[in-house]
Amino acid sequence: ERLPELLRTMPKTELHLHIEGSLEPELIFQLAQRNGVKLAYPSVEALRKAYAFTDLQSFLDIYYAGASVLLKEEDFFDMAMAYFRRAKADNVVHAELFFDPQTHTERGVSFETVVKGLTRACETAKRELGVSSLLIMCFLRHLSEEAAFATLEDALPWRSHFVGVGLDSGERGNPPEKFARVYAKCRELGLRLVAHAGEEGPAEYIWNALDVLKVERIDHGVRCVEDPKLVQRLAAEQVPLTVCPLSNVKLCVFKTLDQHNLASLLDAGLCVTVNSDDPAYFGGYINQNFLETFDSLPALGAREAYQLALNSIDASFAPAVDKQAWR
Ligand code: ES4
Ligand code: ZN
Repeated sequence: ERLPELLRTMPKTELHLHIEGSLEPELIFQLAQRNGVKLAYPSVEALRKAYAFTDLQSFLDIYYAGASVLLKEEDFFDMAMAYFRRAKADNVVHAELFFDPQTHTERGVSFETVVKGLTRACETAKRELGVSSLLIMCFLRHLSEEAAFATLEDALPWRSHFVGVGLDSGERGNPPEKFARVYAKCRELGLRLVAHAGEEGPAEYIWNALDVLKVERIDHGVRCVEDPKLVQRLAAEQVPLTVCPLSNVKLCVFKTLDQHNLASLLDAGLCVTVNSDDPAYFGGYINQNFLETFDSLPALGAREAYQLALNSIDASFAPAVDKQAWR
């Protein structure tokens, strides 16, 4: 069978990856020990056993607990380097990493510590692995507009270290409009704009991410199919959707992978990409997402594999010269 080989070896970009979600249980325990942080779980195995989620919130509770071991610049560096080595093995040529500064500043870890550790990893990954990367700063949508503005203020001295902003955490009850003024300000600053929408939230949140926040890509977006007019628009404007199949199954957005709508989204002419979201928690890195999805959806073949890889390159925020080279 040649298809798995194609999926593994084709050059691809990863556009939806929460770096805190790449923290493997082994590294969580290692950092906890190094930093003298007490964990609520006695062992790696016990922690892994807790990775049985019923929805987005049940995951976020454990994800924020895992991030509590990150204290020093070196911790952020080690976490990101572990991800880059894994990405390299999956033939990722370029990765855009989400990071959640508020998860750390709320615990007394400075923005500077976070951004310095991640930036040094991005530079090292380019130099030692040939993997290019960009950082996207995310606002936690369950927190206030005021908190987002304070985070943006913290970030301003580090403006050149990240390419854009995103919006993540619990979607339901925290619609895009809540961050209209924050995004308007980010837009003035020349930042690229993305947002999670239509993962657990309704199609309306995708409309408002586009029309109110003016985002260039939608993270997830799988619930767009509930509104044919929206699907039409996403196709006409070729708005990229950063879809995360294994995440969607783990968080019960779809019951099983063979019920995932990725193939129908592609068939509707949408600019779909495949991504890993929080690979340490959801059962696999990007190639595992490709392999399992293609295994579960018979409509997907070599043509779709090429399309998804090309979409991921086109939809990235990398410089045009790099994109040319990867195609
Ligand atoms: C996330 Cl899967 C997902 N959805 C929303 N926010 C997140 N943060 C980390 N993973
Ligand atoms: Zn996500």
